[in-house]
Amino acid sequence: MHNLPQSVAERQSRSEAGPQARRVMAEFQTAGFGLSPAAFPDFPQHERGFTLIELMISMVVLSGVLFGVYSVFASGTETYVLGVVKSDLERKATRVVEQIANSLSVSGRDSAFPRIAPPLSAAGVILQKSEGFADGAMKWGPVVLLVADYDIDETDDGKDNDGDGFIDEMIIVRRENPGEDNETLTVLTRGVSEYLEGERANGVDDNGNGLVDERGLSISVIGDVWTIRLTLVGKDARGRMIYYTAESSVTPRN
Ligand SMILES: [Ca+2]
Ligand SMILES: [Ca+2]
Ligand SMILES: [Ca+2]
Ligand SMILES: [Ca+2]
Repeated sequence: MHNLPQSVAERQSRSEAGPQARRVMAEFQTAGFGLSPAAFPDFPQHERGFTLIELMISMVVLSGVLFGVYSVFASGTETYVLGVVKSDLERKATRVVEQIANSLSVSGRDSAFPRIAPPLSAAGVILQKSEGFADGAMKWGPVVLLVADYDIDETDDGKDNDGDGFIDEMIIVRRENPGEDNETLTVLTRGVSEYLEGERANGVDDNGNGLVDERGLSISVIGDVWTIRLTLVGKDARGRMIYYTAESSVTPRN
């Protein structure tokens, strides 16, 4: 065996590479990858459609554009969901806090209890609406208990017993004539945070509001001024906890 002449070896290697490989190289060239057109004098540079490389580049560019559009759309949707969740929490929290404040404002000055001063607070209030004088004496409405309690299938154990994604979440119930045969019970809101926003059970005022370890509903009294605070909790599009805290102060007028 003798070696093939160099020129034949070159031809063979060129022929082994085949027209396919040459076309791809030509495509690299036409796509601007730096090969000179003179290297492929026999390849027609006109009368051709889109090459594979051109298509691939188009797809890369297009997918980049689509990803950009998707990112804008996704972040817009996320912002929208966050806004909806927040405004829903705000609406509910404000409504319930105003409801409790209104009940306190029409209750008797001395019929509302417990009166607990900061840094302590109560997770509810018992009150009686004063309904004006009759026969020389103040007439009182039914006893009403407004209180935070653990949700129906939830217990105070640091676990999500009812599988709704929230741990030890509470509700606020309004019990009229509590303990009596004619007792009525109304749920004012669900999704109450176990502790007020930014607070933990550790004997310290974590959120700096002057109350220590206050509950998601906390009511404290200074003089004749009752302050009601309420934190509701929800989740955004990514499942992150979103809190909203409402606060109102009121003085019973009777
Ligand atoms: Ca739960
Ligand atoms: Ca629990
Ligand atoms: Ca606090
Ligand atoms: Ca604390």
